[in-house]
Amino acid sequence: MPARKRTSLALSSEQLLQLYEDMSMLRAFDEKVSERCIRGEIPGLIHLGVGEEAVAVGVNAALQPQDKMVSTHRAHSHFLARGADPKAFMAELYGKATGCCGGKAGSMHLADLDIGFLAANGVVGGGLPLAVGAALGLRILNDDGVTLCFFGDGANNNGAFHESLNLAAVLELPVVFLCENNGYGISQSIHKQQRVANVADRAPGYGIPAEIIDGNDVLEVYETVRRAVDKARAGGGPTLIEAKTYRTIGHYVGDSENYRSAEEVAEWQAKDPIVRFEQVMRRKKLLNKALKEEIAARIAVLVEEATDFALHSPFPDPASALSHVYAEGVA
Ligand SMILES: Cc1ncc(C[n+]2csc(CCOP(=O)(O)OP(=O)(O)O)c2C)c(N)n1
Ligand SMILES: [Mg+2]
Repeated sequence: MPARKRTSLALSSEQLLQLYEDMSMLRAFDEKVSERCIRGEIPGLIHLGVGEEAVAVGVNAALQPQDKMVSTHRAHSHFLARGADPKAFMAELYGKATGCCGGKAGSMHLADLDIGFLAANGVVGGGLPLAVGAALGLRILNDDGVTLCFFGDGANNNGAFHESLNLAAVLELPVVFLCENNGYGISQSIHKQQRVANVADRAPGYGIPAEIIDGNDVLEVYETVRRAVDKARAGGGPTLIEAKTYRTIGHYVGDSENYRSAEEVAEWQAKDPIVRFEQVMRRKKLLNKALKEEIAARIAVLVEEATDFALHSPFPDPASALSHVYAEGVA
């Protein structure tokens, strides 16, 4: 990758430290979720973001409060980075009434309109048309917000991807498409799913500029997304960014992971985004052992309090099962 100038996009020392703390918090939160899921406390299929934290945190640092985020089934890191309340989020995962969606959304259908997090989505590719619709809505409302749409590599062979890119380009909508390319759709390597090497290779076919970046480098993510978001806000239309990354945990909690080698996982663990950024911060003299321990202790308390809150919250009243849902079952 060519070296990039950082001048106008430079972050302060406090902001850099916040990126480190945020990534560390996302990791600790998901590790706790994994533990409680294995224990049987958290129900459902749970997809964690371990190894991909630099994408979520770098992206959010590039957004303004009025911007919107649309996510995937692997949404935890995106949701937390955007500013979700850890207690209400953990309670949602536990299916409790105090959850951010009353315990009805669970891990894959998270939403919190107060922080501009419109929707996570259990349907692969399902978020792309929603993001385009949201961007069109912002345009109609004369709002200067931009919609950031996460999607996985597995979604770029879904028809909704192609229709969404085309419409966004034709209408020059304020949307940034952010592909988290972790190399796999469940157990299937991306190379067995398509003939083009990169997801970004699709974008020129729709007249959309694209960039490929190191998704394990939080500053590269931030700077690239910031440029794309600023451009969209100024009326410059959509951009597609492909962040190459890797999930160092299974596709879901309980995955046998028999489709990839221990060597491949180890190779990516050596490129861990948090460890890499810690080294950057130490070189800049912004982080040392004592501060690292202080941050870790603060995060441990926050995650523990969120888990206790969730565990001791009540389940929703069964009589409320059909309220606040779009589709009602037929008896
Ligand atoms: C339309 C649709 N087809 C299939 C599935 C089953 N499914 C769940 S996750 C997944 C793989 C998604 O891969 P990717 O988009 O790369 O995201 P990742 O899990 O790697 O983050 C599939 C095929 C689904 N949820 N929705
Ligand atoms: Mg994938």
